[in-house]
Amino acid sequence: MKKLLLSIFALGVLGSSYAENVLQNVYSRECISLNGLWNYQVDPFDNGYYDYRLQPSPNGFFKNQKPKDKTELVEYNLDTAPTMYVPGDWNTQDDMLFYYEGSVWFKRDFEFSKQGDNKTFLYFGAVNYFCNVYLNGEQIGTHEGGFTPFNFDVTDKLKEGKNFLVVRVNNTRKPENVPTVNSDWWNYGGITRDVMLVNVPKVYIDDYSIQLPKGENNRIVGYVQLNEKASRSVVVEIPELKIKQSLQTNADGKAEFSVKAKPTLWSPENPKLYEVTITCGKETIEDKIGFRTIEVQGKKLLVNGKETFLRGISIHEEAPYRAGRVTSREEAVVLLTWAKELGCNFVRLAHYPHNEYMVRAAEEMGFFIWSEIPVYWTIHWGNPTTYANAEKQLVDMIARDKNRCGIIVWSIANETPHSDARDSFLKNLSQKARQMDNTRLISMAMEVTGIQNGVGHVADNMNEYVDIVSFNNYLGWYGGTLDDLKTTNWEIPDNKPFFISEFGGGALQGLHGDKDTRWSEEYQDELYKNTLEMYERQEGWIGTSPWILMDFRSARRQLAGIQDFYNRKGLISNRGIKKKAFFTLQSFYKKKAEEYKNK
Ligand code: GCB
Repeated sequence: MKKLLLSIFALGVLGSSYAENVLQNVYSRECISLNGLWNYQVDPFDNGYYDYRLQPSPNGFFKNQKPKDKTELVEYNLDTAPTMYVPGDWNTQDDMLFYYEGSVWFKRDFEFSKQGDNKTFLYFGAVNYFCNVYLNGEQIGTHEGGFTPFNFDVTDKLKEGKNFLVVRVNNTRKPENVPTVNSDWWNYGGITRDVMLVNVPKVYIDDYSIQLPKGENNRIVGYVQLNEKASRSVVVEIPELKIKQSLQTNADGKAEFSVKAKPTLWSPENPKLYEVTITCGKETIEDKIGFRTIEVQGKKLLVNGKETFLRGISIHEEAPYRAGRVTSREEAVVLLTWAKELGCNFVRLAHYPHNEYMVRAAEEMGFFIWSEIPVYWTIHWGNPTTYANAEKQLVDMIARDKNRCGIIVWSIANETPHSDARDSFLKNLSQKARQMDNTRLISMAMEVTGIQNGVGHVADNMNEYVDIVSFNNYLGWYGGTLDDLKTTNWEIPDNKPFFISEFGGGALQGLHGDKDTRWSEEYQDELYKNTLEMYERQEGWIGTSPWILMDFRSARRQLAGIQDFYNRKGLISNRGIKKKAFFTLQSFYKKKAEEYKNK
């Protein structure tokens, strides 16, 4: 009996496996959505997970146990627990959970019927922050990190007919996490992105990359990787370019190719994407892929060989017209349509990898994209586990989106205070990013290191490892005056272009005053005017992504009557109303677009 208990314990609790490689382009596969209403049980003391000695309990809520008879007491029932939508955050679906940080159990039943010798994966777009996943009462894996996808091979765990899936989600902030305990956005908890079962053949296309090689525009290169280490025939086709590559995978299951081509290059003015198909046996994957070159030459940024100015805006993944996480492509498109109206050709997707459909929609709509991992403020730089976590998030971000030509910058961090440990952490991340992808630019949002005698400095050791020197600067808001903006100049280290990843100030939409009245639309507007003029005076300025498109929820922003838990630096209010500065930036971008038209 003891032995039996032990083995149940090992399987159910300790048998946690880590997620497998995430399937490339999951949405083009045969998916069964598990989105919809899920039962949920709030568990503030985690007693559905731990026993009274604080040991993981072999009889946790994942069993969704029912009393055997009248003598047995079971003090939970996931079948009769209330329901909420998945994907979704719990904070905006249950008033009691608005500020909640801790564990919530989710459950859903589904029917399954196996087809032939297919394999089936259970896929999650993202869960914030940590989760244990259980299928039919058995733990199949855990995942850490709130903004990247993961999947588990559940082929042998699924039952014919009825199955039940339980997920314990915990969003407790911890110092060693990425992000850490302190951030300026809402800690939305829950299963925040799509959940699905994905059917693939026994031998399937695990991953692929198709793009122009660095610095070239007349050759397309790529690879296809199968899950199996075996030699198989694979065909890559781009019909519009009359490309048909018949390949044979090597002993590692990988086939590489290089083919001459002269594609119409993707650009914000003409975001051309080509239909691509990859076939192996019975499986065909379809994608839409664009081709463009991106490089830095001295202090200039060249896209497709043409000097370019990045007319950007920063965006959080927060839903328009309602609070909460963006949960649909439609909501992402609302945000991007506002960015279009503003005259943008660039979006900084802050401060974590956004949903895959946000990235795809941005690319289709003609935006360059800056994609970032949540290495934010004061990470535990000296902690190897924290580094491994950050690197995993970086790897998963690049792995998911490497075929998106819209992405031109991988950002490894935001506003990180200086120290030797921080420098070596970030150096390692930048080298990892470069090793995985030598075609895109590497950057990070740095901090100003000082302003002396009217000259601002960004003396950051990381300048050496980035392609563009990017920094956030809140002169006129967190320090200095609006007049200081008229006289300050910037010393940019190295012969590199510089990018302003953030600037801005708070304004409550509808609050009017003169330009010296903080929180008024006029103050924010004046700050925008003076800031834009300041950077116009500097050499090597290649663009900006002001902070931020829309007001967003933040626990740090408490000023009653003004902030009320919103960061008010949006150019658009949380109710979708544009503030004065929106139009100032819009006319600046119109001018910039004209200026760069014939460069
Ligand atoms: C920053 C951060 C951003 C904050 C912003 C602010 O520098 O990068 O996450 O929300 O400042 O509003 O202070």
